[in-house]
Amino acid sequence: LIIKHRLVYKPMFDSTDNVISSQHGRQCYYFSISSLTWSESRDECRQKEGDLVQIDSREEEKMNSEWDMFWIGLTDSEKEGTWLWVDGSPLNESLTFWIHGEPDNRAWYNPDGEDCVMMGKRAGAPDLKCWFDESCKYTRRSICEKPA
Ligand SMILES: [Ca+2]
Ligand SMILES: [Ca+2]
Repeated sequence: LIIKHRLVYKPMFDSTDNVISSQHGRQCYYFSISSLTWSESRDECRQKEGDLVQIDSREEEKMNSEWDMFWIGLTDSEKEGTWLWVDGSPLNESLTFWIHGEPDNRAWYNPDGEDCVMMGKRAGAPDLKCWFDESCKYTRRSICEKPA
């Protein structure tokens, strides 16, 4: 299981369901442990009547950044460099958590560039900066949310 450290999480499914759920504020989060592309991850979230997580506060970032590495609901696939959340709202530039040097749209490595956002790897960093853009075709776990 990927749950550790935080008592606030209340698992509502066991590991056989591939999904772990927790509640924080009025949002309900599903930490999917299936490794999927960004679009597949989003489909999975929507099947559960939610969507990929949108980070609306430092608190939400802090909570979710303690996890390993996950897709979040942020993409610039429509227009390069214009970051939109899955509900169509623009990224608030005063509330971003990019790792230094990201996003870099590394086209030399991924011919299509990098248009989807993952968070993690630097879990626990005091500045919470753990976002990076990545090829949407990579397969990773994801975080879904829906109103509790
Ligand atoms: Ca991009
Ligand atoms: Ca990148």
